[in-house]
Formats: sequence, C-alpha cells, structure tokens
Amino acid sequence: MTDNAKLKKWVADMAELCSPDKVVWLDGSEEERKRLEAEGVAAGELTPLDQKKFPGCYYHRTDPRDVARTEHLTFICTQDQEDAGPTNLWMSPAEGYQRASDILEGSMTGRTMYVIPFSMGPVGSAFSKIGVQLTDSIYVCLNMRIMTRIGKPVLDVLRYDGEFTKCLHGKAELDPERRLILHFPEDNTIWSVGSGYGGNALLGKKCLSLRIASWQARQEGWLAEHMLILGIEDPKGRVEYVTAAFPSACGKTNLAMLIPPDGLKAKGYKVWTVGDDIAWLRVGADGRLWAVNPEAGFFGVAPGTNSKSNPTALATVHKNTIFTNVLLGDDKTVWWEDGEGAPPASGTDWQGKPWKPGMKDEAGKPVLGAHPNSRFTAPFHQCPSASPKADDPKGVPISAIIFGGRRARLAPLVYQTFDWDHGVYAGATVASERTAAQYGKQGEVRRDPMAMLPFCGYNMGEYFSHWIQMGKRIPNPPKVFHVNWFRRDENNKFLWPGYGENLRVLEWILARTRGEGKASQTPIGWVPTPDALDLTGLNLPAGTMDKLLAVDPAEWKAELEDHEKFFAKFQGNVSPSLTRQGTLLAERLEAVATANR
Ligand code: GTP
Ligand code: SPV
Ligand code: MN
Repeated sequence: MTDNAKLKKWVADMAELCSPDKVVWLDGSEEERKRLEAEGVAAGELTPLDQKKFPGCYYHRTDPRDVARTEHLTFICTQDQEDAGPTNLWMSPAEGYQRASDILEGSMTGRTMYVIPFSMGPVGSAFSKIGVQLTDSIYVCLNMRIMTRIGKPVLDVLRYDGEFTKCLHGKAELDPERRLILHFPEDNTIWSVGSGYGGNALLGKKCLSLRIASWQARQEGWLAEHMLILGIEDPKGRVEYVTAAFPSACGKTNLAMLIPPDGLKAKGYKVWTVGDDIAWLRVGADGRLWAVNPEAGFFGVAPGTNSKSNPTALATVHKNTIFTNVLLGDDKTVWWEDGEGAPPASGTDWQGKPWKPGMKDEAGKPVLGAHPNSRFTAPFHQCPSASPKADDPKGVPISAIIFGGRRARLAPLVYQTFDWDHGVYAGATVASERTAAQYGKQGEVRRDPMAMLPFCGYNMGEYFSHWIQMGKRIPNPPKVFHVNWFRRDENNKFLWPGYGENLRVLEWILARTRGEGKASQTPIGWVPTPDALDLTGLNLPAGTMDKLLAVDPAEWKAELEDHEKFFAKFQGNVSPSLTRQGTLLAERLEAVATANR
C-alpha cells in the first residue's frame, strides 16, 4: 500500500504493542465499504435499518458509559506543563505513553487492526493535513470514511517521505476507569484508548483538527477553530460568508443548514453550508481571512432535529447515514425526542433496554428513547444546501466572525464589537451552559473561550495572544459579533424563536459589515435598535425585542468581575491588549452608570 518507511515502521510498532490478529489497510473503495458493513453487522457492531426507508443506513449503540466526550480524561502531553496551560489537563509524554501502553498492550488480540490513511481538507491541497488512524473498531472505520477523505489517494499524496499525524485508537475494555485521550503535539501523535464515542474515537475530528491543528496553526500563522462556515446569498445573487463559534450542542449544525423563514422568503435569500463544526482560517493574498472546512461529513446532534427546526439535516440523513445512540424501532427505523413523526410502537432505547412511547421511570419522568447527545453521521455532499465551494482548497472569504453561547440572562440577542481586539475579548469571555455533549453538571455556566475550552491544544493564554497577533496580519479583517439565541423570560421560556428565524440576525450582521444597519452604542458594543431587524411575519409579543436587546450595566459589571477572575487563572499570561479591553469595558460601564446617576 505504501512505500513510506516511517509509516510502515510505526504501524508495525503499534501492531506489536496491541497484538491484533491481523492488520488491514483501508483503500477507501466502495467494495471495501460493503465488506466492512457486512463485517460490522456480523460482529454485532452495526444493525442495518429498513433498507427501503433508510437505504444504506445503519444503527450503532455505544456502551451506556461512553456516550459523550470525556474532558476529565483528555490530556495534553507536553515536555513542559506550561505549554498545556491552566485550562487543559496535563501529563508528561513519558507518563502518557506508559499509562496508555499498559492498557493497549495486547488489547487487540482476537481483533483486527485497521489502518486508515485520511486527509483533513481536500486531498493534495497545500492547506490539508494528513493523518493515519489505527483502530480496532469497524464503527470508527465507517465513520472516518464519512467524516474524512480516506484511502489510497491519501497515501499517494503522502508518498515515501510525507509527514502525518500518528493516531492510535483502541477500544480496549471501554471501561471509563481505563480510558485516556492523549495528545502529544510535540510528536504529532494522538493516542486514544477505552472509548468508542465520537470526538474521543474519530481522531480526525476534535483531536487532530482542533487540538493538534491549533498547536500547528500557532506555529504556522493560522487559526484552527470550533466554527461553522456558511454562505448567505442575497436577492442580488451576491454570496457572503460568515463563521460562527458556539460551544458543543449550541446550534452550529442548525445555523449552518438554516432555511429562510416564511416571513423572509419573499426576499429571496439562500443559505449555503460550507461546514458545521470546524474551520481552518488563513490570511489570503487579498488580505482577507479565508475559511476551509477540513471535514467531509456531519456528526450532528439528533434530538431536536425535525422538519421544522432543521429540514436540511433531515433531508441529509435519509440515506448512507450511521445513527448512534438514538432509539431503534423494532421495525428497524430510528427515532429521537423532538424528532419527526410518531415514535415506533416499540423499540430499544440508547441503553439497550426495551422501550415504548410514554414510558415513565420510578420518579415519573419520561424515559428517553434517544440519548440527548445521540448523533447522525452523514456525508457532506448529501446536504441539499451543500455549498459548491466546500471542496475548494482556497476556502471562502469571511465577512463576519460570530461568537455565542447559551446564556439564559445577560447577553443580548446580538451585538457588534468595536474592533478586532474587542472582538477577541468578546470571544475570549464567551460563557455557556453545559450541554449533554460533555460529561459534567448540565446547565452550569462555564467560560468557554471561542468555544475552544475543551479543544485548544496549548496554553489558552498564548492562544488569546495568537488571536490578537492574527489581527495584525489581516489587512482586511472580518467584523466580530456575539449572539445569544438562548435568552429566557421570567417563566424560563426562550424569548427568541431561533433556528430559521436566526437569518433575521444574520441579515443585520451582514448589513453592519457593509456599514449599514441601524444600531445604538452600548458599553458592550453596537446593539440593533428595536426596529433594525426585519421581523416580517414574526409575531413576537410586545416588549420581547426590548427584552432580547437589553444591556443591563449592573449585570455586566458583575460579569466583568467574573472575566477578571477567569483571566487571573492565566497568571499574567494574558495579552495586555486583552487586559486593556477589560479596562475599556469597565470605563464604558462606569460612564453609563455616572450618566444615569
Ligand atoms: P456540536 O456538534 O456538539 O458541536 O453541536 P452544534 O453546535 O452543531 O449544535 P446543534 O446545531 O446540533 O444544536 C444542538 C441543540 O441546540 C439542539 O438540541 C437544537 O435543537 C438546539 N438549537 C439549535 N439552534 C437553536 C436555536 O436557534 N434556538 C434554540 N432555542 N435551540 C437551538
Ligand atoms: C462536540 O462535542 O462539539 C461535537 C461532537 O461536535 S464530538 O465529535 O463528540 O466532539
Ligand atoms: Mn463540535
């Protein structure tokens, strides 16, 4: 398969460690896909769905103790602990290799080790990165096939001397006590053991394209970010692109696939999806920032996906899709909470237990059929709104960067920052309520800078400085905004309808990038005037817009104190430019307080 001596030696070494019965190199062919599917079904890893209703679709259930990323078992392994910074867990490389080896040793006996050469980004593009994943999971092989570009064409580009990220994945016993997700950025290496779930196991995704890539991006002068990329075509046929960074399960896939709401349909907007989770951003020859989606598929949250919230996603997953931890109907269909249509009469839930609609637990609470973090894996090109630019190695030019999180209070629906440094400050202070995409207390508000807290592969203080530096390298930088679709009223109901209606906010954002759009200046940035958004066809109760756009200086003062506490964690390793932004915000808040006295 390859004449790359380094690759051959590494595969041999890892096989010696893990002792698989055999080693199989994947070529990426259709024939191979069929073979893997058949093997997966025979091994009980996959269940074929009703092939009339769901052609080419399979179901997979992970261990019930293995249904989300495990941040408390995810480590950055660098020689110097400083390089991991205060927000990452750290382990020395020697300890990391040793502890993982102890678990991996002999763990593939009786199993096959698959070798998956893959490219993040179009195969052969100067901006793409090559990885090779070793895994004993057929499910992982089939997911990697969808999420990345795999096989022989990648080896052809790698040639005899090419560099690649060494990605070793072993299921071992799937025991949370014997699980480690380790990154060795100095060795361009990832070792993951004891998990078969998503971002823990599909190593091209968060491990390579964010943690390792962010490390490389800092050295090479670009940005690897947890961002969607979308194009908005206006009625004149002009397409402008934006990226948006929201924490896990906070609406990236939904926004990336947005369908214009009825009220705005007459205007003739169209949205083009370029990416829904990861963006690699570089400065182009024209002095603008350009974005590429390194992935080739969607690993999207299933619950809540229906023909009203996200018809595009629903259309994307009707064939060649792998469903993970949703409800499996006895009729070999799949279903999830807030999904489409009625649930099947009976089925098996995400824990592998018999399930019927309306079931309650001892406490009287509904028993969920699908885990809240259950997912679909679907090929990118099946998306009806897939942008024709998605495979362009140059990427797309970015007009606006949007940060956001889930905030029940405080943050207005949208605001525009005053300049790049202020935008970096808004990104660095993003906070959000925890979701089911990670283990931990649900709903708790935590700082999640740029939505990268779990994904930055180095010291986040340095990461902020890198963002500030990037601003100096982009002659014509995108404007930076902050949004919050999740503000709630006194009764804890969302104030904003969200989903497709978010286009109304994007319309204002794009107007602002052109120097248009009505706004009033507040201490935190430019906020739309109550009449600035086109609300045609949206019958919001009176006063809702005011509540959505309100900026309360007293609440923001408390927030600012929390920013300072957060930055203090970095022990002086926060760019003076950011500290200055905090001071400016304090002064603006003070000025308003004085004026109101
Ligand atoms: P990851 O794949 O984990 O990175 O998540 P994501 O950011 O792509 O999140 P996704 O689009 O899958 O949304 C996750 C959850 O947020 C789903 O339950 C959605 O129904 C909900 N959601 C998405 N957009 C909106 C919105 O505009 N308003 C409200 N209220 N909920 C939303
Ligand atoms: C996320 O949690 O942000 C995801 C899913 O996109 S995973 O691939 O599991 O990280
Ligand atoms: Mn994500």
